[in-house]
Amino acid sequence: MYTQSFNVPDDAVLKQVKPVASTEPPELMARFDARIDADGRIEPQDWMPEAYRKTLVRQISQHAHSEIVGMLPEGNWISRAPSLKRKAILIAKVQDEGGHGLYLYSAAETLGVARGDLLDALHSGKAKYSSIFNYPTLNWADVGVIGWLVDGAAIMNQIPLCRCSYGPYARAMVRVCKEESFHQRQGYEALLVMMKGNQAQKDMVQDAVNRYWWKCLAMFGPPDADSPNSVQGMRWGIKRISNDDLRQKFIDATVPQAKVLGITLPDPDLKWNEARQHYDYGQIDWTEFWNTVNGNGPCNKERLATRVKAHNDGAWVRDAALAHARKQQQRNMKEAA
Ligand code: FAQ
Repeated sequence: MYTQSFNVPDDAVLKQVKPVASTEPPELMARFDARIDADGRIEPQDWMPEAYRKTLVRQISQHAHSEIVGMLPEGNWISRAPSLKRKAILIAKVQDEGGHGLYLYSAAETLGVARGDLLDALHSGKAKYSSIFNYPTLNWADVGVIGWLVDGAAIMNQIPLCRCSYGPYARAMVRVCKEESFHQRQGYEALLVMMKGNQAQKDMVQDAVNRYWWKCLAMFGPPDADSPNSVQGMRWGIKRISNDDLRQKFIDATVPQAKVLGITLPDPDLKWNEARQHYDYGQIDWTEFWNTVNGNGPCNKERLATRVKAHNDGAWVRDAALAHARKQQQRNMKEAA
């Protein structure tokens, strides 16, 4: 459902943006630009400009942090899921998000950074992660809405990343998107069931949608005109579709789903525009978005504290795994000698 409209002609984005001035060796830079223009992939062993490497470390690590912090709002509901079936699905989903974090940290490590340093930056509050995970999950319908809307927005943003110019990131995204697709569907299905229930259940779904809708639209990042990283990211084939265009695609895909579900999206300005062939929508509260991104959302402190505690509590597991790996290596060396 989310993949069909992603066929951007190869040249549409890359050739529109002029190469950015650089102090890198011109010959290497020209070869790199030519590979990007030909829609080729850059692999870890290839030469790359330092700014490209830094941009990827920034984006991939923020993405990894989002996945593991994103486990927390839904993880809170595992012990309170309304049935064994819902519990099993939720455990699998939250576990998948942890797996996505691991692929992404591994992809970032191929760029010469240490996972420990990336985690230190998250735990100290220096690194960003997706704004959406700083809001509370107040009732069971929130879990369904996270699947439907948060994973739905995540897929919309991540399908184009399967064609990102950096090979390890693009390849990680293929599996991530397949799993996110299951996440989106399980959320939507859970909401469909609730919408066939009693009035209290229907009200819970509407309440959850009211609280999450605008925050999901903000997930795509600031408007293109206020997005400092977009031009360069698109020139390098990291981003294929702009923040605003992805947001629009998400709205256009979601409105019909909301109709099937029988809920109202909380935006009086949401109207089909025949001339644009898209839905018009109202103003996103960017002050609130930046406030949350900068650490002052409703749950930022709680999320970081939980993450730091989980990391510290797990230190013995990492120590044991390292000790085991050292012993195994010594045994292998002895046997080889
Ligand atoms: N939250 O110039 P741009 C998921 C920052 S995964 C926080 O437009 P860019 C799965 C941005 O980093 C969700 N910060 O930046 C799941 C930049 O800051 P910097 C995560 C945000 O990179 C589901 C500044 O604003 N997905 O949900 C946000 O070109 C359910 C200026 O912005 C990804 O990370 C935000 N929403 O575009 C898990 C996908 N938006 O670094 C559990 C990969 C922007 O300059 C449960 N990332 N910022 O200080 C991307 O596609 C891009 O990085 C964007 C931002 C589109 C997020």
